[in-house]
Amino acid sequence: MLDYRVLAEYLLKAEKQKQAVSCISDKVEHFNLEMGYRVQQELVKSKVESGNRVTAYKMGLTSQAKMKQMKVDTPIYGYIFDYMDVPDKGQIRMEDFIHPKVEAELAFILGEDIEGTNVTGEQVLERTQWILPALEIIDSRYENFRFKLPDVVADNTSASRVIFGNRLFQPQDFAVDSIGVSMSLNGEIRASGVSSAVLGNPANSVALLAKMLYEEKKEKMKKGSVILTGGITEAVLLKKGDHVITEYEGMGEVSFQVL
Ligand code: OOG
Ligand code: MG
Repeated sequence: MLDYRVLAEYLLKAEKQKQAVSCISDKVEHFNLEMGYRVQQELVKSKVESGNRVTAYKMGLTSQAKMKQMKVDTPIYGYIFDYMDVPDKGQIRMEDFIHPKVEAELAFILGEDIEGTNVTGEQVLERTQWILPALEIIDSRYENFRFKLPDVVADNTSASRVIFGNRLFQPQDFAVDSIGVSMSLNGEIRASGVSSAVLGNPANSVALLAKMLYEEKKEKMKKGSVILTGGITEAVLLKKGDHVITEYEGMGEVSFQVL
């Protein structure tokens, strides 16, 4: 029998010590996706027990750009915690991370509960109160940012920090599948894309999350839930001194600095 708690502690220690570790799949034979989610569940439980609070869901690997970059091909989910929050125009310190990368995403805030396996993107849009731009900072706890799908699921999908934009927008005012984003570091454009890159429409990412949560744990997403829908473009590696500004068409900018 695998001790999922021990595997979760292995990753928690890597995060705390900012020291990358080798993949679980290199050590545990036949480590599969279901086992990855079992480790993730223990990791989330442990963080909650030590006083952290879940503030959002996150979807990962929902765009071709991300799947290609990470060489894995199935969307996955994880959890964002209160301590991960960085204010817009805020700062992070390089020494708090292993090898951080940044990616541009759209976040949804639900105006009604969503539950079940047959939810469509259209229904998601009807039940969404707000959409907002967000930057996710991912920091894999694995060496060289390399892993198999069950590994990255166990590692809470590399979640590390989030910078939400300060303004909320109504989904009805946007063509949610055609919002252009452009991310620049120190004045140079390093990644750009359109929101349709996320499963045709980021609303489909929320629908897929509803399906996965329901199938795996009969969990419902409650009104007020926040969901990061996944990187639109590939993620860009950060270094000390970087000033990141991302422009979202019709939504303004989200930015931060690396000290
Ligand atoms: C996994 C996390 C992916 C996204 O938005 O696609 C993710 C990784 O790339 O390390 O957050
Ligand atoms: Mg992401």
